[in-house]
Amino acid sequence: MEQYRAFSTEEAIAYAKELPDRFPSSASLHAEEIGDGNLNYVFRIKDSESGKSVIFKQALPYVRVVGGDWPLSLDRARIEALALKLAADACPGLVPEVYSFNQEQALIVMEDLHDHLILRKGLIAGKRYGNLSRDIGIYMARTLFYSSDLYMNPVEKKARQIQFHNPELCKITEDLVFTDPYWDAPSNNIPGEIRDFVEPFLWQDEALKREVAILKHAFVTKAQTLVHGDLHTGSVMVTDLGTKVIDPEFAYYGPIGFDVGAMLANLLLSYCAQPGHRVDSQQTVEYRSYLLQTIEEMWLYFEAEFRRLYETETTEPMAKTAGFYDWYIQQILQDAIGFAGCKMIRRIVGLAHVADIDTIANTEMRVAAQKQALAIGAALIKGRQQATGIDAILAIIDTAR
Ligand code: SR1
Repeated sequence: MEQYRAFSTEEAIAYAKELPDRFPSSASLHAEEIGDGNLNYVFRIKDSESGKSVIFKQALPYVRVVGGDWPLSLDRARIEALALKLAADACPGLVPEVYSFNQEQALIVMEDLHDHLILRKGLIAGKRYGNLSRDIGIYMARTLFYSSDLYMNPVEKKARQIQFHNPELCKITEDLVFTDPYWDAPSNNIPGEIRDFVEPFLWQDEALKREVAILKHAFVTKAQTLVHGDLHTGSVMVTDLGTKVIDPEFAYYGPIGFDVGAMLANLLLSYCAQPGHRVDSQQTVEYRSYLLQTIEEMWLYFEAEFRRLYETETTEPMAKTAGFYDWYIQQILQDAIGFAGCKMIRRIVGLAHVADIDTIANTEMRVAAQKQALAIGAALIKGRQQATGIDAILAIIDTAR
C-alpha cells in the first residue's frame, strides 16, 4: 500500500501509465493541473498520439484556497466516488463516469468532460441551455428520492447514512453558510463598499438570524436523504444539450431542500449579476426572464419526477397515507427557498464568493448586484413559510426589488 502523496504532474503521468486498459502502450502522456476549485487538485492526463484523456481528481489534506492552516479529511474523495456511483445508478448519463478510485491516494480517475463548460461560466457569457432545467430537475428527483426513507429499506438507509458520515465538510457548510455571515467572523470576505450596509442588514436583524438558526438546525438534524451538498452552478458542466453534475464531496444525509435551494440560489445570483454582464437593459431583461423560466421549469421537472417516483416506487407504508405527499413536497419547497436565501447571502459576505458577481468590473453595478442578492436572500429566508408553489419565488423577488 503506497503512502498518500499529493501528485506532481510527473507522478500523475507515472500513475496513468500503470492504469490497465486506459492508454495504449505507445501513448505519449502529458499532464496539466487544471483545478480552479477551493479544495483539490485536478489533473488532465492526455495522450497526444490518440487524443484520449482522463481526469485525476485528488483530494489534498487541507483546504487548497486557504492552505495548510486548514486541514481537511481525505475521506471526502471516498465519499465523492461513492456518491458519483449512486448518482450514475439513479440517473445514468447525468454524472461523469468513474473509472477507478484509489483510497490511499484519495484519487478518483474519471471521464474527461473536455467538451463541457462549467455552467457558471456559460451563464456569465449569457448562453442558454435547452435541457438544463429538465436534466437538473430529473437529477435531483432521482438522486434525492432513491436514498430517502420513502424508497430505501430503513436498515439499509441507516447503513448508507453511516457510509456518508462527512463531519468535516458539513462543518465547513455549518460555519460558512449558516454562522459566519451573521457576525463579524474572521473568515468573512466582505466587500469594502458594502461593509456599512451588512452590519444593520444582517448582523442586527434578529428576526432574520432566528430564521437562519432554524434553517441551520434543519441542515444539521434533518437526515432525509443523501444530498449532493454543494450543488451550485460550478458543480454542473454543460454542452448545448448535455448536462453533468460533478463534485459531490460534500455529500451527506441532509434535507432534500438543501440541493434544490443551492440551484435556486446560484441561478438567482446569476439573475442579480446580469446588468454587470449584458450590454443593455433589454438584454438584461431577456436573460433574466430566461433564468426565472429555468428556475420555474427546474422545480416543475423535479416535482413531476419526484411525484412519479413517489406514486410508483414508495415502499414506506405510512408515506402512502392521504395528504402525506402534499405536506412532504411543500416542506421541500419551503426548505429549498430558505436554504437558497442562506446560500445567496454567504456568496456575498462569506469566505467563498461567486464569479458571477465578483467579475463585474463596474463598481456601482457590482455593489448593486451584491445588495440585491442580500435583499433577495433575506426575503427568501423570511418569506419561505408562506410558499405553496414555485411562483412564490417570483413574488418574493418582486418584494425585494
Ligand atoms: C473552504 S471551501 C469553500 C466552499 O467551496 C465549496 O465549493 C463549498 O461551497 C464550500 O463552502
